[in-house]
Amino acid sequence: MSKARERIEQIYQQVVRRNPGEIEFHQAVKEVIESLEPVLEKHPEYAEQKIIERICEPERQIIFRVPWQDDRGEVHINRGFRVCFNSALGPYKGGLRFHPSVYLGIVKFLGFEQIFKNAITGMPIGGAKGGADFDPKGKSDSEIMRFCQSFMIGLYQHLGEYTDVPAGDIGVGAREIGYLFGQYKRITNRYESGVITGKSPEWGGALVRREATGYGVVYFTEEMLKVRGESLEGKTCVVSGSGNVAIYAMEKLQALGAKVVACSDSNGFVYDEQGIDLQTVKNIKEVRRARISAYAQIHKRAKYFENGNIWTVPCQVALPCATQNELDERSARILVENGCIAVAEGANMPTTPGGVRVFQESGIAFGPGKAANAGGVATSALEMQQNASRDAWTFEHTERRLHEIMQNIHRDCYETAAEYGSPRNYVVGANIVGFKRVAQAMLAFGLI
Ligand code: NDP
Ligand code: 2IT
Repeated sequence: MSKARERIEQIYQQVVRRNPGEIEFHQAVKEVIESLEPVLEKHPEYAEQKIIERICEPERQIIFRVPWQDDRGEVHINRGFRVCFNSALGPYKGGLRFHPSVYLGIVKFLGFEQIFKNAITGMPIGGAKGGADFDPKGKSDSEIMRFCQSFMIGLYQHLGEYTDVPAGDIGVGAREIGYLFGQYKRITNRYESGVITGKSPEWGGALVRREATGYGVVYFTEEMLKVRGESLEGKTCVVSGSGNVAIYAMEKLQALGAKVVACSDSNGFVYDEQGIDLQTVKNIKEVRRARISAYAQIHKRAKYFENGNIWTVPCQVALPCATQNELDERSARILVENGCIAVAEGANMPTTPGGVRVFQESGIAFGPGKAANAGGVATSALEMQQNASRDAWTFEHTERRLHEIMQNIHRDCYETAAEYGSPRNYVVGANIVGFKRVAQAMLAFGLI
């Protein structure tokens, strides 16, 4: 075993010891640092200055109580988190997730991923993530509002446009961002637009932010296909999830001539041979906040599979856009056997390590989340730019910027993978691009 390899193994063991039980965090760390062996060999200064060890330890972690009352007056207590991982490249930046599965290990895995993702965008943003173990399902608007207000009371003193800038993630969309921003404004007596992103364009938000993650994943997929002399035109696609990322990934896929035949939520998936009718999905999910099963009631030709595995649907392009570890080794094999040629991760870490191995061994194009879904946070950084200059760009201009950013991300990951001896391996390319940018800044700042 090389010295670098040995060191990486020791760092991983230390992370496991220091963060017991946080399995998603361990998984995310392992995936990144395993790519860094050739980087440590080329840059002994990173090892001397313990850059990897420092990156694996969050700069600060905030855990707070979130008490709130439901519509019947019953009191509930949730736990709020904000893990601020790294601010070498800019203020902490990353979304908030409201989901019952949220605990420190999930927030840390997301925050850790966010460091590298944000660096890959080339924008001046550090990495963070937050959220709460709150379940928004079935809650009324006023319950959501009271929860968001209480959450912000716990967090506001740690935020700021130059300090930490949250945004949305699972369970946090435009409605929640509105309540969170309103409460921040009220408590601090400041109209500080740049303190949160994903705002409505009517009051300081950027056009295209809503669409950005989904559109970005499709742009990244398009670039991966281009390298292989392929395009999205006429391809059959499957997109998991039916939330913010999935909906706008489907929209861009359709605009580029692909056919999306299935999407899902946590209860099951729908299959529509004629192609998913996106207006129906938007109406079910964005307006009615209902279940995807309603799709099959509206379109009789479609089939709904309760608890079904969406990856059994044959397709050429698969975009997992729901949640972590939703695509395992078995499903990966099924996709490859069914003729899938490209997978790009709209969600964060949706593919298990075994699944990633299958894709890489089969030689299909595989775009890891920290590169493929970086369009969302990149457009958040464009929102911060507009807020800082009190400007509002057009949809066309902002989308052009997003498109360029995704093309640059693809090129950087592709070239870096080749430079470090793993041609076409976007996992290695993305990890090294992100890590080196953060490491260089950390070296420049001295031991902090
Ligand atoms: P939404 O809350 O809008 O949608 C989430 C979707 O995933 C829903 O369809 C939801 O189904 C499904 N889902 C969530 N949890 C599970 C689960 N445990 N099992 C099965 N399905 C599940 O979130 P987003 O679309 O914003 O986020 C989706 C993914 O994309 C996440 O991994 C997020 O971290 C990542 N991401 C989001 C970005 C953004 O800008 N929003 C940027 C980059 C990455 P149900 O409604 O039944 O819960
Ligand atoms: O995972 C992510 O990149 C996000 N949820 C978006 C973060 C952001 O700050 O826009």
